[in-house]
Amino acid sequence: MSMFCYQCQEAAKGTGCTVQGVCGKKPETSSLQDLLLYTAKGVSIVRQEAKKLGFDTADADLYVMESLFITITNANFDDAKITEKIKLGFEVREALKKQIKSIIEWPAIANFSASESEFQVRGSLVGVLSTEDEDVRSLRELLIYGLKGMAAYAHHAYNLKYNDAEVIEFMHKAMVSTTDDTLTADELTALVLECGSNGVSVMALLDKANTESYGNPEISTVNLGVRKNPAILISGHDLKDMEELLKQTEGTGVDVYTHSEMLPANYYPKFKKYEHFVGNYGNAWWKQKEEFESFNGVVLMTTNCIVPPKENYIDRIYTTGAAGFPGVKHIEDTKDGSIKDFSGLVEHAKKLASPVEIETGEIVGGFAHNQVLQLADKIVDAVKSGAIRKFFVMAGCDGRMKGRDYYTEFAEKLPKDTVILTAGCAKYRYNKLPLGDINGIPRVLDAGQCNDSYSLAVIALKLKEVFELNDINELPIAYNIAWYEQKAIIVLLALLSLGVKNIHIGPTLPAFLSPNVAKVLIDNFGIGGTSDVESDMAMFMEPAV
Ligand code: SF4
Ligand code: SF3
Repeated sequence: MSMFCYQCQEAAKGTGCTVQGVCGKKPETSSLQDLLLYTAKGVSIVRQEAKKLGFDTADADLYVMESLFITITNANFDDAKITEKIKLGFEVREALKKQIKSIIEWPAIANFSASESEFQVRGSLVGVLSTEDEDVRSLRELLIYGLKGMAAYAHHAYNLKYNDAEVIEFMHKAMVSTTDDTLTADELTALVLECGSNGVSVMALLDKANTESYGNPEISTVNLGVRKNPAILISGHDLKDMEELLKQTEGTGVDVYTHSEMLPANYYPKFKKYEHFVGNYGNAWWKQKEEFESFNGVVLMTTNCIVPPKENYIDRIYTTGAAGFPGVKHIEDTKDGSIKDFSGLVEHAKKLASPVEIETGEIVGGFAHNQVLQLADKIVDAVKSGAIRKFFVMAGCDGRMKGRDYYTEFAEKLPKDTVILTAGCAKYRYNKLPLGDINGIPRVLDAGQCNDSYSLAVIALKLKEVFELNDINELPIAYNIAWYEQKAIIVLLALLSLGVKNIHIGPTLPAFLSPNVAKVLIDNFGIGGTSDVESDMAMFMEPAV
């Protein structure tokens, strides 16, 4: 076995990638990512001690956050960048130790060092399988994957200068806990649930950061067609990058379009005002090979999900932030609060052809909590009159697996008196279908990115209050969620921490859930998988509410 990774829905054979990632991750990259996480855990151990003694831990906080983010599926395939990050970890850790001064017997993980030539070997020894007990491994990894999603959201908020100290404290505590062999399965399970409540906090933080910076998303029609100007396509999740790109392209003759998870940028008042912000091009991340090719212009990846680029467009792609791919130009982060320089992209785009039109028309979105709550009366009336029988939360991720056609078929076959609440790139499976509306309320309400699943929770809690219910599970809401990478894990844990039960996840259950850990989730939270559309529809629609 040259690698082992089972963190995403596409894990080979439903158990784990052992030769090369289905995502394109090479064994060498996988070893380096394992070593990066190992290093970051050591940094967390030393950071906890430093914090106790009152030292400034800002470097370690950012380091661990970024290291977790970089190892998310489809974020960073660049061995040189990951190697650099491991070395930085040694520096951050040793700098803290120097401050601490007192003689402490650090565990091996907080003491290890290796030369760059040893990284591969070291990395292959410290991966997922280094935890032997299947259930402990499952719980540790569930926690780590939740932390990865949390770190990604915390990082977007951080870029807008919003921080939540409690979330950072939890991140380190949880990192350290995965190195502690004395913890029982029950204690680890409790940490997984605590991860969920911190997931709610971090999504609330990012929601605050995004809405205070760019206004509340509002109902918007998004153009799907193209214009004849040279253009830049921006993908990923980082709204600060979106803002900077729009500012730096204004008046240059270069248009801006969103791809995949950046689509919801079209719903923010501060972005909509730019005349050269044309709309959305294409679909979810996994269609990028064809869509980046036909786009013709420059592409900026601000985060996951990157598909290893084809030779014929690799020179037009740029990455920034946690994203990276060997041979792709990277726009460096700025450390002193100054802005990123996208001028190279603009000059590059000017030399390229305008996009080929692959579709026309419009889609409607922008149903985040503020907007939906403005429509609350209308929605409540529709529920009371029976015009809306049930809501279906179908948030989450899209992916290339054939079985994901299920979600298109499910959306098509849903009774006409149901409404889909969505967020994340899962929406591309049905957001262009003519599903109509109910008394003017569209049957697909898109709240935004995967992190905007927070909005769906706020809406659910508000409805619970309006209908004077004791339990969020008494609402006429069913949860049929699609997952792919680790952001979906923090969203799932967040929903569990809010008391939501009977969530179904598909198209397959995570490979990293051992039978015993899966049983805990099924017994306590009614978590389920998916089967076929007809059976699931019958199960979800009953009992009629
Ligand atoms: Fe396999 Fe997913 Fe890991 Fe990639 S991220 S190596 S596809 S399990
Ligand atoms: Fe999509 Fe990667 Fe998960 Fe943000 S962009 S939801 S898969």
